[in-house]
Amino acid sequence: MKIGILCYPTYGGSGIVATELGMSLANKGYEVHFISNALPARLDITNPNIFFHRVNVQTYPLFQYQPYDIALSSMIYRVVNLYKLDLLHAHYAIPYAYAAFTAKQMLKEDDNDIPLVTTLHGTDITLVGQHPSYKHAVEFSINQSDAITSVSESLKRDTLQFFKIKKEIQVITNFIDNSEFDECNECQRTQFANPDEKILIHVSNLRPVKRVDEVLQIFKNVQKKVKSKLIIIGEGPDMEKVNQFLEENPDLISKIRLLGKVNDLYRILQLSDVFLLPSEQESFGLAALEAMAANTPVISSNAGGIPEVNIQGETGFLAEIGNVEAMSNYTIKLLSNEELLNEMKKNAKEQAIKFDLKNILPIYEAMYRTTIENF
Ligand code: GMT
Repeated sequence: MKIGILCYPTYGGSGIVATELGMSLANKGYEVHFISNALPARLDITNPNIFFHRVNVQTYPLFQYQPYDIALSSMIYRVVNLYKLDLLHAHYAIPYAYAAFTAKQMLKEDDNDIPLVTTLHGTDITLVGQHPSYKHAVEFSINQSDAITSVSESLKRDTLQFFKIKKEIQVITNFIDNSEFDECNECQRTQFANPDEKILIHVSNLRPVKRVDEVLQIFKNVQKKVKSKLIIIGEGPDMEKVNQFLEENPDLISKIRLLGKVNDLYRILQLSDVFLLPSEQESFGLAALEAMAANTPVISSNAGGIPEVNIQGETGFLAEIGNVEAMSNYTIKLLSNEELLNEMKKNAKEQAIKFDLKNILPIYEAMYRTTIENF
């Protein structure tokens, strides 16, 4: 099967899922073509079954905004024709499913139409997609897809609530390749904390929806009761809030490490004791699953699909969105009880194994086959 994957190339969750899925398919012998504006962050382009097609947006002084969606649909059309693809898989309604629909219209003119699968990841439904500027185009492109998948039950419910969807939505959860999280001998806790200190960690793109100010507040409360350090990984608009917090709390500067974007994330996750995810919205919470794969329990909000991943009292604890006090108390409780911490570390890993790539990949493959057969 020859599959075209359309995705954001960034470190964000949807790009990671699309890339990991494509690479796993390529490892199984499928020919996988990535179409995006840049090489996806984790893509192994040396794999002979992987192809990357960069969308070139021509700048022209007349354009106030560069027409990415037009260049994208032209590139999709060209790649389908050149490489004789069997199926397109768009990760995100805007712009990917929308541009794929346009490409399909062009392909129809050549009697060369192709099935389109759209995977909904969250922001396109719960945040951006609801804006009147995008809502109708999002709804239209979802309905024009030949198959629709969503990464959690919660996101499926939200999609059906916010949009008039005429087709079945199949939930195919996000996944993790646990083999990439093998025991790490090079992980050095001492680089980040003293032996008697616990390590809290937060990983995100520091957008307002991630509520990094609450991460900082939780840590401020926790370190008063438990000797600890906080690691923040990622970059984004709310880094300014972090800097402001440090200015207001200079005594905490030596206890908070800001690492920016990190490549071998799992090594740092493996030496952490607890992952903080107080998000306002999260369709799934891939970052929490990555933490669990590295034996790290999660203290989170109960937003969106997080409760489908983080199980209360088993793999961590959940509190209402914004309840910093509860999340602080849960973290203190967890970090002060070595037996509970070890139990939850074990449970977290077991939970990650349930979401293993080995279990989810066949579901994607079967869905592709059915979509092509029914086309
Ligand atoms: O929120 C992010 O960090 C990025 C965002 C994206 O659009 O790439 O992630 C969304 O998709 C991920 C993969 O399916 C999910 O794990 C995230 O929960 C989801 N983010 C939100 O719903 C806010």
